[in-house]
Amino acid sequence: MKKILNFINGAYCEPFSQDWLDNYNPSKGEVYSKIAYSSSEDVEKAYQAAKDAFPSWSNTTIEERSMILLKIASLIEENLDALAEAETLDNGKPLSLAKAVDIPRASSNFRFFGHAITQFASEAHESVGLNTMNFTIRQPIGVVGCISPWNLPLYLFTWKIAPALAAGNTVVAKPSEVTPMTAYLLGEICNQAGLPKGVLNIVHGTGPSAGQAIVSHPDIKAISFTGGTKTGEHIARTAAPMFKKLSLELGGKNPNLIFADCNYEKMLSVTVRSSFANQGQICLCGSRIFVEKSIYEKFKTDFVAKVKELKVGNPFEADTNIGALVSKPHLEKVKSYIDLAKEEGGKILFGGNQVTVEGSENGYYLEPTIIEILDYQCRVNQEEIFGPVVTIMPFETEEEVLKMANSVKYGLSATLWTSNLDRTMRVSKQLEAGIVWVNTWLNRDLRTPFGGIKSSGVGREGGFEALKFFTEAKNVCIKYD
Ligand code: TXE
Repeated sequence: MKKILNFINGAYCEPFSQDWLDNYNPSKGEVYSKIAYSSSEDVEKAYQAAKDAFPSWSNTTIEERSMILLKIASLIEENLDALAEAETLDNGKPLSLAKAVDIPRASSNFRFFGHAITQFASEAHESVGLNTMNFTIRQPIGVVGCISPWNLPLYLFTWKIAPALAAGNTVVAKPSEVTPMTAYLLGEICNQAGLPKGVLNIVHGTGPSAGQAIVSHPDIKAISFTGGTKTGEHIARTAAPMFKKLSLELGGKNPNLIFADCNYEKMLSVTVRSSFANQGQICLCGSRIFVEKSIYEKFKTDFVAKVKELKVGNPFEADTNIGALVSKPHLEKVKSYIDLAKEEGGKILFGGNQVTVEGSENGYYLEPTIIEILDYQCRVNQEEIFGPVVTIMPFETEEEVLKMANSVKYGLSATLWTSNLDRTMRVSKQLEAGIVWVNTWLNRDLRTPFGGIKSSGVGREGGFEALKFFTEAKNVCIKYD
């Protein structure tokens, strides 16, 4: 059976433990490969390689670094089909989505930061009249850690690695043990692109073992993490006493505010996507839908009709809209929330059942599910489900919907549908979220700051924010006569 090996110092290698985890194909519910179960010894080996590579990589010219990142971007593009198939097999997402979104975005991440580093500049402050000149230099931190989740595997893995490398750091990275395959394949691509050995090291294994070893390593000075809020808390607790730099992108329970004056048809089709894209397993999905009362009944009818058209099926088939959930434990977790919704008085307007797909009877398939709720404070409307499940309820006034939208502990993104400019400004300013999309969803310009407030995280990724995170600012102050 195929083995997913660590990639350390430019070479694939087995874990010290010689232990292996099962890697499942969620569309079939079968083990199809084995993952290196790495421990602190493997992380130490990866750290040493990264440490040795740092002096040279941090002194490599910006032009050379940029060229290598652009080469990686091109190679990802050239291997688009193979990478997309690997992603679908590992994650269960529709192949069409992996081809249109995941892999192209992984390539864009390298391309974007390959270009961005050539434009990254720092400030100078002249103390006029005092014969003093200050300038800021932004130096790479050293060896940094990047830990990523399973929902957008290569997309989020590269979103961290690309800026870390562009800024001149060397990296010890760990993808999710649930979806390690494309990160494994990236090692070979980096070698082909001429990335010097030791600059990027990829260690596989569980969070408590390999992940924890990265976070608690005393000389890995910064951690960029995307994953669950509970894990984020744990990481913060481990890293804070060592004063590590931390960027945490955590969960979300994002509101979708629909006003009667919106462009209805556009809103309807985008809302289907924002609810169920990637089986609802995107931290930015709009899982709480609030609809102005005057259009509520019409919306309910039209939304259910559109969602009924979505095909749940084998992710490799071209007409599949909703593939498999990522794992059996995750499927069970999502199903438990559907049961809870019923206990809480929610009405299932559509879906709610596991689906058996012919030829893939053991796969983890679930119908897209719409739950009408009575109380915005019920658990199903407050806790992150992270699956193809949305709640809906009506509202009457702006004040009311803002209160409901801001009632959760999360604050990642929000979507607002209206054609009233005054309302756009008023509501956007009051929404407690790091990103507000107005009349659109998941519309990303990679230069913009990305991240959440409240329990959705700390720090911002994207654009120069990411390059600032992966560097330390130093003020040089010169007094002259
Ligand atoms: O994520 P974990 P899980 C949410 C979603 C989901 C829940 C749990 O609600 O149901 O989180 O998902 C590594 N030290 N999101 O359990 O555990 C782990 O190996 C260091 C939202 O899969 O947070 C993996 O690489 N690392 C989210 C990564 O952390 C540790 C995307 C994420 O895993 C670690 C995914 C530790 N102690 C889930 N423990 C989003 N915001 O997009 C785990 N890891």
